Amino acid sequence: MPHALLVIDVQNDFCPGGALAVPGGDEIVPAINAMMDDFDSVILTQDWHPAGHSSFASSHAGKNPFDLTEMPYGPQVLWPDHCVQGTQGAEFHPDLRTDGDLILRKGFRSSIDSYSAFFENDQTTPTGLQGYLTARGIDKLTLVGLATDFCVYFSAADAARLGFDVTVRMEACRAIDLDGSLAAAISAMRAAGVTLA
Ligand code: VGL
Ligand code: ZN
Repeated sequence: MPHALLVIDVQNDFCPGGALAVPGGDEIVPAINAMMDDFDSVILTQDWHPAGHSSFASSHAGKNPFDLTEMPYGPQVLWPDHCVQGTQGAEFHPDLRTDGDLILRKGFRSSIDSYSAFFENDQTTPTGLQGYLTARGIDKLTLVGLATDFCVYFSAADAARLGFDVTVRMEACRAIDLDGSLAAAISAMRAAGVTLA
């Protein structure tokens, strides 16, 4: 049974000094690099927004970063501008190994955000990752990266729902923790059948 490592959004903007810095985001890089050799396949995701993306507070008059808004597809947290395509902030952390099999970009459509590596935030538009994995016979996934309570959580929950055997290695993740979002993500992942290691 091929087992893939899914490395979520280990990008400069999510590391200290970045536009949407996750506390300790850079600390997980050595552990992730060391894990890569233990998997049959390594897949990296990259948050990849056009300038003026609808998830940016700066695109909404009168809104501030971390405010909540209502999108046609449901509630959406508004973020500081981050991971803009082609900028240094969107690049992977410089020490992260990028010799994986696939780099999957997400969040590239202006009108919709994509936390999950499987579905955009309308929870129906596929990224194609499910097809890539199943076509390669991969049925087991381990997730690491940023942020535990947003992109890692949504990716893990979707993967479990799709029938993959899913483990999140918590020591190789870091969280944003907005208003209890980490605790909520942990219980939702457990409820979805994700193994938290
Ligand atoms: C993420 C907020 C906005 C993440 C991406 O990678 O967890 N969080 N865009
Ligand atoms: Zn984003």
